Amino acid sequence: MTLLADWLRNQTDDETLASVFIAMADAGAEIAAVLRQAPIAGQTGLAGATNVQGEAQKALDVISNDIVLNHLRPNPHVSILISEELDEAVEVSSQGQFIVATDPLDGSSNLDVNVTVGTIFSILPADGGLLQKGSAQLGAGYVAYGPATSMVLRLVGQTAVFTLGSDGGWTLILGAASVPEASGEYAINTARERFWDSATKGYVTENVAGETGAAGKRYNMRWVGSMVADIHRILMRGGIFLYPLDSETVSKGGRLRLLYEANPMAWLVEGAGGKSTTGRERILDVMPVDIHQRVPVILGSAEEVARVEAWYRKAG
Ligand code: P6P
Repeated sequence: MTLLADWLRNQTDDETLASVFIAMADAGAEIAAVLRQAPIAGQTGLAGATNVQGEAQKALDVISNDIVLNHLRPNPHVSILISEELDEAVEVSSQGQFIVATDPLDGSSNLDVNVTVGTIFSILPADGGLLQKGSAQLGAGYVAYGPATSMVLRLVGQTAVFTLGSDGGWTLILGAASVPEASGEYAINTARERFWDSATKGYVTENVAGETGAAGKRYNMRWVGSMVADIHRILMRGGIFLYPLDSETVSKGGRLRLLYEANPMAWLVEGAGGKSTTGRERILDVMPVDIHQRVPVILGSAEEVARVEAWYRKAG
């Protein structure tokens, strides 16, 4: 049985970097405990405030962000925290060499119906500044608060999966996640069809045609509406996740955020042999212009991502 600290020692000699992963893992374990009790504590209501995206902040969004900060503040190696729940980047330690970007509770609109939500985070070198490409990440991870509490991490090697035990420790259950190259499962919010561009329409129409069309095989569709839940399924059994640019989101650059959703998820999926794209370029190559920038997100099984990219090339 491999514990988190042992795994981290095998991944890096840099104990300062490992300490940031430990801090985020500890925050995830604490958030898991809070979420388990939330309905009893009446914490799933709206906090009343709104975040930089103009979305109503649920009490647990704010609480989760506070928990992350509480675990990062004592760590002298974290210089800055960027968070979906904070309008501006906040300084954590003036001497720190790492930046953490996080969505402390992604998918929180699902909390009231007890669907899996998660904490997503990205670790970047502080000397690169606030706006760095995702390819500069030193590591990334997420915690999925589901039937089991899972944590998926990657430094620069393979993507690994852990489960939180009743003793509060994280146990390695999969040392090298592998996204199958081929899949018959796609994830997209089909209620947005009327906003889709021709490439998305072309790709999904082929999938719906299944074995009777150009794709030549049957497809199934899954959409949880919680990115961590959808991505975890894809990491564990393959598939493709699409939140493409559409006529309603084009003015904002997309729906999902680059620094603390798209980049960490792309890092993790690529570390498991999957691919990530905006439709026109690799997500990890996008140069951010704002810490809360949005991008189109298409990632998962390599063959499916390649099909979508072909549709975008055809669209010109
Ligand atoms: P829609 C949750 O609000 C989120 O940011 C992601 O977790 C999820 O994939 C997406 O939005 C769901 O978007 O348009 O289906 O509600």
